[in-house]
Amino acid sequence: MHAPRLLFILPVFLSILLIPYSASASETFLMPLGPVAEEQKVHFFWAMALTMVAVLPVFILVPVILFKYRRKKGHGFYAPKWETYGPLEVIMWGVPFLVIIVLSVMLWRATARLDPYKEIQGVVPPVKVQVVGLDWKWLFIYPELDIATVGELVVPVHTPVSMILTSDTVMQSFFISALAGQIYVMPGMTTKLNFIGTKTGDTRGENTQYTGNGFVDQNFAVKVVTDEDFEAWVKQVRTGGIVLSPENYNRLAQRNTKKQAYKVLGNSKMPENTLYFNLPGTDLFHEIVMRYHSGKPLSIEEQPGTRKFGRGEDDAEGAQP
Ligand SMILES: [Cu+2]
Repeated sequence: MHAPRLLFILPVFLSILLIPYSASASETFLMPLGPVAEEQKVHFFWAMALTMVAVLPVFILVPVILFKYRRKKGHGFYAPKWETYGPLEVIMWGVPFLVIIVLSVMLWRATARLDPYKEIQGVVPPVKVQVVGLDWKWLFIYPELDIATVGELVVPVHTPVSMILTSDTVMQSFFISALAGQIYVMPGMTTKLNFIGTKTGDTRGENTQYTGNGFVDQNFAVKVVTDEDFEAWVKQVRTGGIVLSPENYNRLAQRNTKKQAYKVLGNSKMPENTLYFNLPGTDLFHEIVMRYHSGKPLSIEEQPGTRKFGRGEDDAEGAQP
């Protein structure tokens, strides 16, 4: 009865131990670039350690009991009169009970502490970034700097980052594991995410919710850089960037990966598969959110993320969205 369960638990346990080594450098909260992910890491190890209080005795005792009471050559004396043995009952129920209470309190406090909506108090005011989920890339708008990017999120070190996020297609899940927790985005509504990078370095962000063909390519480079490097980068985006006009936005919002979008919108002043934009001065983010608030259902041609988006009535390619 116990042997098959052990055979199942052991590989799971071993693979959990191997997680830190399977992901490459700083693409995980186990190698954090900021305090939010750092706390998630500490919490993760505490949760694992506390769970082990209940799990380890099973790992140790099951093989011991199996060996000692084995049918042939076993030398233990089997005395099945434990059903009313008080001290054992107290340990068996009491220890897991305490573990659960401690874990609950820890989780409750960590959840409140790491509230993604809570602005991080820094020495300098936060950098504002508006994030738009598209099929299949993320658009980052820096409204105060009048620039936008695809495929690259650059933030200055020791500066809080205050994000507001939405989607201009289906529901997606935004995640930069080395910096902050995962958060969902949906069309017509916004969510918020706050974090701060306290170490310079490179990591990666992604969409963790499956959204179709190009989903695997929906990731982006994240760079936490010094203030000087950030200034230089902003200049580079301004110089290399094209205007994010409504036409260009509609090209970007098509069902394509950042690689395909780069072929249409990219130029030699932008890094490979990365797009730089200058904002035309309109409140693009607000317009994207309000697209879904007209009170009328949108036609397929008006919905980014559909095959017919922006193509008009002449597109004869089936009725499937
Ligand atoms: Cu929602």
